[in-house]
Amino acid sequence: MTDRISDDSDFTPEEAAALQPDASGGAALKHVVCSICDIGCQLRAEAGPDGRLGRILAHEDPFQAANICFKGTAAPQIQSHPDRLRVPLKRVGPRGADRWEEIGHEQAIAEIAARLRSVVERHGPEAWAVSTSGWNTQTSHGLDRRLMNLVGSPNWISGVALCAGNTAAVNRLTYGWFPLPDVAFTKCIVLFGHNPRKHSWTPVYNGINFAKMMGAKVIVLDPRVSEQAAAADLHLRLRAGTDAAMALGWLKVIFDEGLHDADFVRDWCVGFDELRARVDEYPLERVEAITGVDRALIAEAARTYATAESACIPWTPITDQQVSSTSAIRLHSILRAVTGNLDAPGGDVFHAPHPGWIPEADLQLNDVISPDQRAKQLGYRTHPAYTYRTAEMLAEPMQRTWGVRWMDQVMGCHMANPTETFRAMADGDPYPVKAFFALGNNALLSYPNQHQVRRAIENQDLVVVQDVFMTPTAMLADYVLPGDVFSERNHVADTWGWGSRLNLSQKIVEPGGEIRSTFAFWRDLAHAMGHGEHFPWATVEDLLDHRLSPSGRSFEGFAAAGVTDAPFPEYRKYLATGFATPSGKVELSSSILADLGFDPLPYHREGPAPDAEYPYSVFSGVREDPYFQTGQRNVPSLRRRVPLPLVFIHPEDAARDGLVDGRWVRLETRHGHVDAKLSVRDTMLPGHLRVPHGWWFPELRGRAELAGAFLSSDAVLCGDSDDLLDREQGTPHFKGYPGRLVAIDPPAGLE
Ligand SMILES: Nc1nc2c(c(=O)[nH]1)N[C@H]1C(S)=C(S)[C@@H](COP(=O)(O)OP(=O)(O)OC[C@H]3O[C@@H](n4cnc5c(=O)[nH]c(N)nc54)[C@H](O)[C@@H]3O)O[C@H]1N2
Ligand SMILES: Nc1nc2c(c(=O)[nH]1)N[C@H]1C(S)=C(S)[C@@H](COP(=O)(O)OP(=O)(O)OC[C@H]3O[C@@H](n4cnc5c(=O)[nH]c(N)nc54)[C@H](O)[C@@H]3O)O[C@H]1N2
Ligand code: SF4
Ligand SMILES: [Mo]
Repeated sequence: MTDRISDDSDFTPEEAAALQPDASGGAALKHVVCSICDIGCQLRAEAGPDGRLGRILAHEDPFQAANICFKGTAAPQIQSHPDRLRVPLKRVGPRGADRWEEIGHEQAIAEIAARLRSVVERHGPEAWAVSTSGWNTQTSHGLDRRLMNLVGSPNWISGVALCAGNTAAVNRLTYGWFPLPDVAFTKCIVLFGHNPRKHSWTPVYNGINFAKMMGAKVIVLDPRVSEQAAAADLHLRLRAGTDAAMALGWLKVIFDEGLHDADFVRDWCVGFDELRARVDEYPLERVEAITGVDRALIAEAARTYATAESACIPWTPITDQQVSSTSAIRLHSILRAVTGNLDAPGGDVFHAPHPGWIPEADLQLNDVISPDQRAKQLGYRTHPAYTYRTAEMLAEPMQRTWGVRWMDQVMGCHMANPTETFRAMADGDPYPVKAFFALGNNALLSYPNQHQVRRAIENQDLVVVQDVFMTPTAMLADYVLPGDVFSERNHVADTWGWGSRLNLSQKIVEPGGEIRSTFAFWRDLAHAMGHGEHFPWATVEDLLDHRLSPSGRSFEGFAAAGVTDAPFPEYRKYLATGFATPSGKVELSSSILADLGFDPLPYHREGPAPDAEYPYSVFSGVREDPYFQTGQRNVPSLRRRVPLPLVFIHPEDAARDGLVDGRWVRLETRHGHVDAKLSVRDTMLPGHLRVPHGWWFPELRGRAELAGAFLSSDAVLCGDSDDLLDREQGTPHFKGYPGRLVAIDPPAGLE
């Protein structure tokens, strides 16, 4: 059984042939880091005619040559796309009417600075919010936070709040850092719903295949028979949203059978007895009832993991997006620790900051913003787990252990809460937010409760968007600025403090015209706002020189020396330093959560249950191979592979509802509805529906409101009331909320 979204799901023979690392034309080829998705493959590229990007090729290193997907090879089509934004635009019609006047970059910056100053004067600096993801624009280098801190606003939000960013922050609660799996040396990989494929996070997929070749076992926990599940040694088909209960069940087996690393627990953990008492509340009968997985299989999986010579649990977005998110992430951390796999070969390894590189955290100037302003951060009081409040509690242990006080791994360690931010923007609660900037982030579609996000953006005095294309979010802006793409800038990619590797990315072509990097945007805005002295870098290369200065190298020197600088990880660093927690130990019972007034021990919390009216359990995700999130629907070679959004359903459910494959359906929840085509698959778990993420329809621009942003986007389905938010982080529940299906006629324009 396989579960491909598209039959057209691999390179065509021509595309595959064109990828081969070849000897010809080598002189013109440079090294780039692809930023079409956030995994950052190292590729090669060369210029084509007329300032266009020419060929994209795989890396010449045989260990990296397979790290390329068909989104990466579409980079030239994106770089020279006819719809690409090339000139700054200023709104002339009503907000959202998509009518614009072309202006120059300097005028745009001057007007934005003046209007931002006016918002800050009237409402305070905290009335300015910024949403960005960072990996596609590559060049923020923490300069966004730097300027915000100088101005005094703590309200920076990001899509990473639903991805590895919040996981990083929650990992730190337990052991003060966010590890990476040591896949190359592991003997067991546990994938909690994570499903890397040949065209989805390709290097992770290749890494898993390498580990398997070296004898690693793979355990997959997924309601569907995903690609990884189909090839796994064990597959546990749990109900969506029950990952925390499952992990508690594993711990029950591990503790009852004495499979934990008693020496590590004794020497390096605190709170074992309390944890054990909590785990005893989850006997396997209960876990079986919650997850729907046979207890014998749960026990077998737990034993396989705990007794493997080494084992890792790679990060997964599944546990970032559910009401038990904090507990589920903490349970992964706890499993790693109690089985002795933490910072151990083949386990989950702490990568120290690269000693020759200034981390983003140190560019952000988090000590410049006053503690009072930090405390105004939205979410600081209500859902503090990834806000400044927790970062303040960890600042001293971070300094002590890692030498970086405000370490910001994956950009997620001191963010504002997005839901609270949009609430403040829409309703002025608890205070007004009146200026909103989105850079390289299609914010309208990228958070829960899209209706609220729209009201929020519409209620602003100033909206600035920087993007490559006119997205639905950009259509709601006052100013739309054209951003550059990875082939148009020099960069050193640093895995955002998650790994310690530095990778070279070289400029292949000039962006041309009025296109600017995010570096240039923040530099110019800072100068216009009177903070120029803190932005002394004239070019991004100057800033790269600064960031590389601890190594004594310049960007030019780095580029001349090679393409990668990756120190070999040292294992078990805690033996010398302890852990970056208040106790210096692994906190199985979290002192920080206790101090914040939350349950210090992990627990399972049930999401809203399906009922007679809304009988299905809906989960969003299952990324589509040809697209990264909300992007690329305007790239023909990609769009033909998955032309329309799909809802998956099990054949028994479809038959009961009288629905057939290919039929247009409306998926409704209590918060909204999306239209999509039905895809009937026996790989689905009965009772579940999959809703795709990120759909809008660039071809409907001018024909449907906001280019169809409300037609098929999962963000309209999930609300953000308290029953749908994780308590500690306020992260939304995308994994199992009640929904139903009705048949509909094809929506206009999409027949
Ligand atoms: N509702 C809902 N929300 C989600 C998710 C979900 O499943 N459902 N998933 C979450 C996850 S896992 C993640 S990682 C985040 C992702 O969030 P983001 O990474 O922010 O993804 P997008 O919102 O698609 O925004 C990417 C935008 O950047 C633009 N862009 C691409 N390259 C460049 C560039 O080089 N320069 C500039 N200036 N712009 C560029 C694209 O055109 C696109 O509009 O979203 C999260 N949000
Ligand atoms: N082509 C492509 N590749 C991508 C991306 C993209 O947009 N396009 N996005 C990248 C990003 S930012 C991310 S975050 C990753 C995400 O990619 P993945 O980590 O693979 O996550 P998803 O595809 O959302 O879902 C993975 C699996 O989780 C299962 N699942 C659903 N609900 C649950 C649940 O409650 N529990 C468990 N255990 N499993 C569940 C689904 O059935 C699915 O098979 O992909 C990355 N790779
Ligand atoms: S997986 Fe594809 S889109 Fe992502 S970085 Fe690699 S080549 Fe680019
Ligand atoms: Mo993600």
